[in-house]
Amino acid sequence: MSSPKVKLFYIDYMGRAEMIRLLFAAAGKPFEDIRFSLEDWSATWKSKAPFGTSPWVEVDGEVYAQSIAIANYFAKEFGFFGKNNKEALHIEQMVNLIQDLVVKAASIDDQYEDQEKHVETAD
Ligand SMILES: N[C@@H](CCC(=O)N[C@@H](CS)C(=O)NCC(=O)O)C(=O)O
Repeated sequence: MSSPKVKLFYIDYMGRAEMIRLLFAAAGKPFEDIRFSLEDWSATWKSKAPFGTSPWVEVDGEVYAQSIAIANYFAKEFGFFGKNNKEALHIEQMVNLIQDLVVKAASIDDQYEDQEKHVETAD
């Protein structure tokens, strides 16, 4: 059976798409890596995104969003999701833990940016 035609849409940085890109690289599978600037995201792409957020993928013309769901799907397709449910549980446990850290890191980053703005305004 031929590989599905996959397009991945995301802003031009690693962020939530990198895990998906790495899965394709590890499996040696082709995909189209469609990247856009933040300016183009707001102007053009946000309205096309399934839930108004990126990343999302198009698989043989059908559209799916949510980075972890996408990554889990391709990990299963490529044989990277463990040999049994116990191994899959270990994998999902780590993926969810990393996701918790990503969310925390993003919130700390936002707080830091707010503080920087506050200091700049005070100068
Ligand atoms: N739970 C979603 C979160 C998606 C998300 O918040 N993406 C951010 C970029 S990392 C986004 O699209 N932000 C721009 C916006 O909401 O306008 C996922 O994992 O895909």
